[in-house]
Amino acid sequence: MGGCASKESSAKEPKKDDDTGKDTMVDAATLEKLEAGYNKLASSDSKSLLKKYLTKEVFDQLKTKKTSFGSTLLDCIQSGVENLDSGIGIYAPDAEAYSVFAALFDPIIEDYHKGFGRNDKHPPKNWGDVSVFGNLDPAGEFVVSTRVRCGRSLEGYPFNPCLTEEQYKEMEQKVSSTLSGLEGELKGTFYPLTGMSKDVQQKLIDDHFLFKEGDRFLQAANACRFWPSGRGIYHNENKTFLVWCNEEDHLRIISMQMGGDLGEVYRRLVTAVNEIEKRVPFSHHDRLGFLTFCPTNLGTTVRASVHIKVPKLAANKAKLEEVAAKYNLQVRGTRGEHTEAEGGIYDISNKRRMGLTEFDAVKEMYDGIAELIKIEKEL
Ligand code: ADP
Ligand code: CIR
Repeated sequence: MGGCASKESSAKEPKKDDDTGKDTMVDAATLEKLEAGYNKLASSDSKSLLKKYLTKEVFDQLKTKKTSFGSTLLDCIQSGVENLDSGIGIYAPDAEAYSVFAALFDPIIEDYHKGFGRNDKHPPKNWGDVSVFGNLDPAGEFVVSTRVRCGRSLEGYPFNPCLTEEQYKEMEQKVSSTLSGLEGELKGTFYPLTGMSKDVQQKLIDDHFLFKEGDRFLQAANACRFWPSGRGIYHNENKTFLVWCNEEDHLRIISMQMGGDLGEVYRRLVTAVNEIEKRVPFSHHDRLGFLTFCPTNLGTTVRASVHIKVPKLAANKAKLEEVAAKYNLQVRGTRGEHTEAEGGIYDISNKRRMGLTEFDAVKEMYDGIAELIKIEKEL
């Protein structure tokens, strides 16, 4: 592996190449792996956005570049090279990678986030009028549960592939002590993954509260080093407010509950994020919005989803995907990304997160699901 994962890079002071030029070049072993990776991808029938946009020209332009954390193009693309069935196939090992490897990230961002071009600027954070959303399914016929999450990165720390074990532990400490100050409905407990029994962990995963373990896309991206060190989950008593620590992103802030009351779920999330933001600074980019490990999550970082049963529409999966796409929605399986639907339950959410406000990202899901329910009723 060519990049920062093998280095003791400090969180506060990224390694700078020195004046002698030492360490400014990508080493021969990394270059060799990059060439092999490019050839593997180019000769594959991978449908990933990585394959689509890593042209020979872009590859040659980027293959010798490095961020000041020491991250190379290999760190960005290795997940998609190893997992040819990736949808995207690329992660940013550190925030700088979005600039250094922009020739690859920008077209992928534009494709995923529906036209957010390289000269576009993500709008300022705006949660809008939180009283607007109501219950998507008051009779409880279709929507099993509703969830809205956003991601945040702690300012001063790089992403997973560049973190030391020490930093993981330090971040976990920061996150758990910050969250211990929350009150009212948000009051809860932090549970480190280290020392958690397998039964408790599996039950939390099965109930859709906790991230899964052993995600091969994240593993190949070097995002699971020192696991379970520094990883954990905070939740309130009712498990309607949860925070994941150091899985894909430094923080995933989540509000969820049974049924279709998006209004209640949204208001809880907005209150929580505002409270947390008062206490800890997060990485924000002038053009890209909030920074995350995966380019699909940049900008608002908001994924608003329902677990929904629409048996008539879903009788034809291709048709369901087609109708969902029409409303800018993404269909996932019951256990999240890269899983299948169980018992006819699909996870349907807003797809794009950039170039629109937090409010509009959630509204996209709200309006789209209302349409899907209408179509289901007419079938
Ligand atoms: P993320 O939402 O963080 O991008 P995943 O797609 O892996 O990541 O989903 C994480 C977990 O959240 C999974 O267990 C998934 O089943 C659960 N989940 C997502 N949406 C809902 C929902 N509306 N109701 C209940 N669980 C949900
Ligand atoms: C893929 O390319 O399919 C995986 N790397 C997941 C990409 C998008 N999802 C995500 O980050 N939540």
